[in-house]
Amino acid sequence: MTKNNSVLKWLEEMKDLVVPDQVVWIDGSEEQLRRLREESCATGEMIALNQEKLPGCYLHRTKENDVARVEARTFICSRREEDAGPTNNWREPQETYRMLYDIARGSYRGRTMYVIPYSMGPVGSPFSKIGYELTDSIYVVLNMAIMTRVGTAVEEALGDSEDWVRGLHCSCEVDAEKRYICHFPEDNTIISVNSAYGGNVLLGKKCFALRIASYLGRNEGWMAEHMLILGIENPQGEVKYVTAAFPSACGKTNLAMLIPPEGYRAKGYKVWTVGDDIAWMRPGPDGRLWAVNPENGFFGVAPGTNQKSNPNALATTQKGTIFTNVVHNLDDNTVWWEGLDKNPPENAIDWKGNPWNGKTSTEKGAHPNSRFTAPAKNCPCISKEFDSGKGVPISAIIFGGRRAQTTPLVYQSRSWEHGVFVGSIMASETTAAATGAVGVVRRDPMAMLPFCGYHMGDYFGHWIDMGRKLGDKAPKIFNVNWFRVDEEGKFIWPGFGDNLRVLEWILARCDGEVDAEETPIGYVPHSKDINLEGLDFTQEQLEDILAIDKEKWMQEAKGIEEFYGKFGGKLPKELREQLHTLEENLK
Ligand code: OXD
Ligand code: MN
Repeated sequence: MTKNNSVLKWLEEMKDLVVPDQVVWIDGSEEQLRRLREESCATGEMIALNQEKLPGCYLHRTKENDVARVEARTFICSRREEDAGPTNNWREPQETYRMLYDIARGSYRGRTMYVIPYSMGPVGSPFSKIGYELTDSIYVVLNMAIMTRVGTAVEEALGDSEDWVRGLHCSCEVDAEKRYICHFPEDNTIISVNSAYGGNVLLGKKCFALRIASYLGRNEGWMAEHMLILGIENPQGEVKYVTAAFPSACGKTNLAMLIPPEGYRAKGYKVWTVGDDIAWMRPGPDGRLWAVNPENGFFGVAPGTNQKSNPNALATTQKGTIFTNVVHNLDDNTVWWEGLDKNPPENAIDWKGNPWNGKTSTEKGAHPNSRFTAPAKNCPCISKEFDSGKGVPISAIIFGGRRAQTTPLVYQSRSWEHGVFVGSIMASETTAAATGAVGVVRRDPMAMLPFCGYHMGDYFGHWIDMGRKLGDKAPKIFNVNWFRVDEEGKFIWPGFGDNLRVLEWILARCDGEVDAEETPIGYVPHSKDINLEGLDFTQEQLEDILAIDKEKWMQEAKGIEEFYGKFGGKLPKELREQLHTLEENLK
């Protein structure tokens, strides 16, 4: 337990508010975590799985009304509404504290308050930041102990500093009508009530490491981004690192744990995972941009994870993992989810807790957003730099989305500012698979739309400023699209491990080793420069997915114009100029 006065004072206030029966301080020891696991199994909150097949693994089911992040009930409570911007929900802070305190008041009666000191980033690294989360849920404690670094070492690193993030979580009645996930960036505070689902209650993740951290990063000159971090080792043993941002359902965790195609493996290529969701980046002593993954585990979507799509993720979940809302296979006390294999269990319990037969049931057994919380160190391809507090130097930043037609397989921006433009226009669309028809385009700049803790116009401005600071040491910025479809709506590019072929081109561009074609949207590869060796894929097919259709891009420019309208006077003039350049180039 800490002697830090600012922590103790806040803790007393919160205790008076929520009135716990007892307070348990999380020290991070295995012994304490073991006792908590036992207790949660005794109460039925968690189910211990087959300890021979899945050692240290547990299953948890949330309430049916509490299965995902709730963007409509997520608020940025800055003093001025305009500081939250047009893409966030805003609430006035004083009134919101009052409302939340009314909900929280007395809600720990009959319950235990767990005090979790946690570090986002390796303990003591200059990149890292510390938070305290108070929770009445053992599930939250056990998840936080996987997703972050927790315990006494964190408190020692904090010392008597007042620079830490306050987090209060109250499960209350898990009442969806009174659910609020509120951020007070100006007070370094997060309050989450009436939820017990990961994304809403593991306050270190989206709430702190993205929403609060993006705000801190702007004030302090660094960047908190919704990006994976990946190391690519060439046959000479040199490792180059890239970060990548994608909207959901674009295979971010798969890319973060990519397995090189056969031919590449034979030559000695290797891929190393540093992070699958969040990157904190700052200029290093050498002037380059360096990144750490502030998390300590993976909170991955289970459905669709299998031996083919992501064997590394699957291997990561085979020990010390908490599964949430997946199928419970009663025959051998293990877990299953849609897309794991073609052999669903017949004697099972679905995510809602009802008997379920995978051969006859017409309903899904696992919730589509069911999750695994797995320690990063389990991952077979975890980078040896994962725990290094100095981070990894970033050569390229990659944006992407799911576009049926408009966007080519890959293109490079002409400059940092153009790259910021490319990130700001990121979008995904739904495709009607059978017809190849184009669905609704949803813009998600830098995949940060739900995660930016302040006005997105200012956020774009911060990106432009960071580029000025980095100058010619700035990473190069690219955009990829693995999802172009043919007339029948089938994906053309094979994706998965073969995406390394595109990453190879990206790194070659960073090193100035290949030319590219200048097009109205940026630099596109000459088809001969993407290695297709060992792949059943023709040069014509490649040319097809590298092609740029000016008509479609004119349409796109109109969509961007409309989207940019939201940001009013806060849109940096550099982005407006980039849009103008695009329009001119298309003429
Ligand atoms: C996540 C998300 O869970 O981005 O990582 O929604
Ligand atoms: Mn994410």
